Formats: sequence, C-alpha cells, structure tokens
Amino acid sequence: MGACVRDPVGGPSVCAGVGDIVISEIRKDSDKGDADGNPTPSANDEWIELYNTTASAIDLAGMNVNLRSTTDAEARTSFLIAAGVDTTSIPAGGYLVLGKNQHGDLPAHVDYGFYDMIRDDSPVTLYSGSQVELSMCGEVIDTMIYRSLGNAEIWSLDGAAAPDATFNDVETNWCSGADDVGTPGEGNPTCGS
Ligand SMILES: [Ca+2]
Ligand SMILES: [Ca+2]
Repeated sequence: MGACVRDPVGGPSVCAGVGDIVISEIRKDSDKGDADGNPTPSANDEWIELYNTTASAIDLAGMNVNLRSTTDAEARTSFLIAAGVDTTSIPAGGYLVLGKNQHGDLPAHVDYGFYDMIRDDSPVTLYSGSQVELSMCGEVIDTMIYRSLGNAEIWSLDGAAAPDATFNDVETNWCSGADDVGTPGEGNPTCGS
C-alpha cells in the first residue's frame, strides 16, 4: 500500500494500492431501487463484497466504484465511497460489504449503503454482463468481469484460496451460489462443494 498526498478537497488520506482490495462476491439486482422497489433494507438487496488482502485496515473513503456493461457503452455509472454515516474502514484480511441501501439504514450484512447515489435517470446497478472496477487516487485497484448473472443471483469467487486481484480476473474461478443469500462479509465456499 503506498501513501499519497492528501487531496485538498477531502480525498483519501491514504491510497490503497493495486490488488490491496479485491472484489470477492456480488449479488445482482437489476431493479432501479432495491429488489423490493423501495429503499427499506432487506436480504433481497444488491451488494458487492470487498476483501482486504493487506495486513492493515484501509479506509475506503475516497474510493470510486465503477459499474459498466461490457456490451453497452451507454450503460455505466459510478459512485464514490464517502466518509460519514456508514462504515468505510475494511479490516486487515477482512471484508466490507457495499449494499444498495440508504446510509444509516442497513441490513445486518451490509457495511456501507450506496442507494443514496441512485438518480432516477441513472440507476446504480450491476448490469448483466458487467465490469466492476475499483479505483482510488487515479489508480485502478481491482477489476472483475462477469458475462451474465440473473436477477437475485450470487456470484462468488472460489473460496479455496484467499481472494486475489488476479485470480478474480478468470471467470472460471467464480461460481453461482446454490442459494440467493451468499456469504456477505464472510469467506466464500469452495466452488463445486
Ligand atoms: Ca481483478
Ligand atoms: Ca463472501
């Protein structure tokens, strides 16, 4: 992890390095709001699980999460993880779950809510056939791509090894869960088990 000069308008105090934070599991929901069509927290909402590969906690405030379709250049959006109400620090060797929920009104398995970043004309969602990219201090920290995922489906990085920014580039290292609950905030099961 490399330190960077603090941005004068409130950027991150410390920048995560490439591969420090890894996308390890996602739950897709193609609706504009959450899966219920409202912001009330529930187990049905979209989320993205991140893993900290380093030996230090990292404050993710200032990290951008970019979502874009791999087939439709117009289908793209992004949101910034902002310091404030919700948890933005990801523990060493631990997880942080970003959920499509309102700040301060989160289900138990979500640490940070991004529902508030949704505008009617620009829904934040995991597009079907999507690239998810994390960037911080102008550097891409991790990217993962999946080709297709049905609504309310879980996509989990194989839990046989610790999440890794290169390992998660390979689609065959991911698998769909047997249920639509997944393991947000916890290690993933081994694919095929
Ligand atoms: Ca990657
Ligand atoms: Ca998990």
